Amino acid sequence: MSQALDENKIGGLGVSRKRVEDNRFIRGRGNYTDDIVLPGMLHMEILRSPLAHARIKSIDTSRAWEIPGVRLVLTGEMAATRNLAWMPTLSYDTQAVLATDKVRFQGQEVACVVADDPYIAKDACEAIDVEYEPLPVIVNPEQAVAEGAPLIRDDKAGQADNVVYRWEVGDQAGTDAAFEHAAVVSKLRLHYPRSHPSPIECCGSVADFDRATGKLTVYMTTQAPHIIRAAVAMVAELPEHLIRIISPDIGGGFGNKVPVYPGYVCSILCSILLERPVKWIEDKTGNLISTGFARDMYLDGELALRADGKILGVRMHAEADHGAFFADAQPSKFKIGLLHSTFACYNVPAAHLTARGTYTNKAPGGVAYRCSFRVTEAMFFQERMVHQAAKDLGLDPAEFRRRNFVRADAFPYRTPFGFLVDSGQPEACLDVGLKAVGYEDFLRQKEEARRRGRRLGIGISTMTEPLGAGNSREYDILGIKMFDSAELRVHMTGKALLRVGAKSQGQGHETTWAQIVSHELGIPADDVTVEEGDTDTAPFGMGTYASRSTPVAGAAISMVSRKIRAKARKLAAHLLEVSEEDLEWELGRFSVRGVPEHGVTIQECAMAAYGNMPDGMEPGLENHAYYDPPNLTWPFAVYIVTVEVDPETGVWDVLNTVAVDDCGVRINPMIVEGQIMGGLTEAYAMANMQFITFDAEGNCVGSNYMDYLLPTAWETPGFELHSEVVTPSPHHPIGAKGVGECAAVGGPAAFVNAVMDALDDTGVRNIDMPLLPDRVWEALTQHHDVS
Ligand code: MCN
Ligand code: CUN
Repeated sequence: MSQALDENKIGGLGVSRKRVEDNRFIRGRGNYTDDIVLPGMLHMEILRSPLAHARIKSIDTSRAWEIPGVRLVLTGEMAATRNLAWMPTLSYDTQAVLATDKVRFQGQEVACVVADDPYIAKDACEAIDVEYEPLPVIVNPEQAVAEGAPLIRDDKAGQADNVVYRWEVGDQAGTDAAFEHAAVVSKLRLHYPRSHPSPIECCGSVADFDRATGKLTVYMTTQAPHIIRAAVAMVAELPEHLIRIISPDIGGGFGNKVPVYPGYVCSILCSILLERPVKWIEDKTGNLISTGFARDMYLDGELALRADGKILGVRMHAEADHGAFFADAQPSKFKIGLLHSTFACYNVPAAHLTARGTYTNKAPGGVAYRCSFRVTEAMFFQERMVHQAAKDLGLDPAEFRRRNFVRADAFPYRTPFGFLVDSGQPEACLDVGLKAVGYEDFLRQKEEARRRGRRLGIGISTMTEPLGAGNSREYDILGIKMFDSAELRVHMTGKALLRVGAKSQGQGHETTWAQIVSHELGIPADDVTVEEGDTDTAPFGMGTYASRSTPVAGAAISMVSRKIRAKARKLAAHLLEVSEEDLEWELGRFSVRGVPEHGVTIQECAMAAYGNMPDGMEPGLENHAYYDPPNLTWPFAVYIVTVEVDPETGVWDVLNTVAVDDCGVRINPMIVEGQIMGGLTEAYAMANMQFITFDAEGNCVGSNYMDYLLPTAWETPGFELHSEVVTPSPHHPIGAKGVGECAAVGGPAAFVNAVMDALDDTGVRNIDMPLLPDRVWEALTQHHDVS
């Protein structure tokens, strides 16, 4: 008789286990960077530039120094004496820590003050007198490359223009040939506006340099503590063993907390200079105007089409606005991120992509906000182009997609841009989505409503995206390969401590990682403590972004658990006095083959590892695993949105949103659903209301929550989620694929396509996001595209 454990009862794979971290979060007992209070701690505030582009003629700090309680007023000139006025970015560029020569965007860090409390520091910042000489301002790529444009990066030797890079991929000749044979060429010019992740918690750090031990400890809001340690080691020229980066609880990251920011560096430098702990906590405006934003990309896209709807070729040119410093945290090899992951779920014979990045007088960044290294732009452009191509051909957009999908039996499929898409069931997912939304029925309603002057629309977005960077052949940041890690200690009673190189910002890792251990070893999830975010204790990992944690760190957790199981097997053989080959594993227990009642539990094996190991065996039950994934994971998703547009006002309401996500095996279905709902909310926000724009002087419009609109529960529509289709990743140890970003990546196009569909008799091909009522109204009344 089998005594196998029921995985559902111990919180294993596929269980909607309640989030253990929420116990402290919802009681207000989280431990965030601002909760860290150290003896003798001082407070730092940053003075930011009011101008977007200006030469600094002088900085006079004398009035600030006179304010009682001020301990240090730091300028770029002083930082320069320590070689810290500039720092390297994660994309092999340089970024000013504190401006010395010029300011290059509004909100740039110019000086900082350390004082006994943050209010004194803030007041003292206002007492710093900076004399600026304004320069002409550049706020978009077109201006950046125009004749006679002022040179933004005159600090860089050999930089003669405002171009950061030119990049291309694909087959130009083959694509040109495809266009020659096209019956129809469908063209679209699109802009994905700048937006911001805007986590509830802004960025911050508490730097604590101890002169006596020489050790620097920094508590900070980072999604990637080990990358920060490497960066600090390089910039501050401190050895790594004397640097400890601790990322405590994080109040949302969304990619905003990957880059290295001047505030972090300044707090470290100030702590070293003052030999006191220094805390810096950014305010909301500082966060919105100076830290890693998202998107800001223009596209010229063309599809070569056969009359029956077959896509023959894709041509794309992208212009990316990187702001004043190229600071993207992304794989070094790919200058415009993974934009070339576009069209991966469609069978496209030929494709060519060119891209240009430009410097502008705006904050640096671009890779953030559930973007998977710009897959968000890739899928938005793709699905807008696909929608328009179907309309140009007079085909049904669902049918057009179906005709072009890579078929389920055609995987692994190599895209013309070189990605190997290894699995997926596009058609099956689309079927589920169309049925759920009642597609045919809605099309009839739409026609009927149109006759009565009402405008209904339906928008589809289907996509697969590469998640889980990544295999070390292709993916690195600053030369460090993008593997990840886990370390597992099973104590003698069978309880365990799991340490992981990723770092949750709210995704629920403490809950889900324990479930993987539980699935592999049969140790109840409640018996596994998960720790992340401390470089002195966690194994080296590249952190959490690009939905890589499950694909990479999650795989490492499986692998380390299997190493533990292999040793437990030896212990079980010893305890049961049989050879290892005679043992059978069932969840949580080894038994003698053919004699199931004769067995030992994993907990008994653990005890033996400390009290009764065979001769010659090393005691203990601990191990670690570093995991270098063979490929990315390829989740597939279908998002379908129905809307009604009010022709009088341009206001549109979402009637229904259906999401079909196939992210392979789900570790915790409830958490996955939370991730999808969050992503859909962001998708809706970007389509409907959310963007940061700049006036001609480079003033940021979107520096506060009056101008930058976050949807509340009131505006956010309801979502219907589906999980019927499950295609396990063929290489991930438990078949899981990443999911954290999917809905934010694929969602926006579904909302926009729905509104465009409601306008499909007006001749309007595009309205740029966000589809604000006035833009929609203009398109409706003037019958032209609106950007
Ligand atoms: N999961 C699962 N089964 C799967 C895939 C994932 O149960 N097949 C679970 C994971 O165990 C994890 C969560 O879903 O608890 C997300 O997993 P994954 O897709 O691996 O993504 P990451 O953990 O790497 O999270 C990063 C991703 C990114 S890049 C952004 S941006 C984002 C996002 O997650 N930021 C977030 N979701 C967020 N959610 C919250 N609450 N806060 C953020 O800052
Ligand atoms: Cu690009 S936002 Mo997430 O990868 O941290």
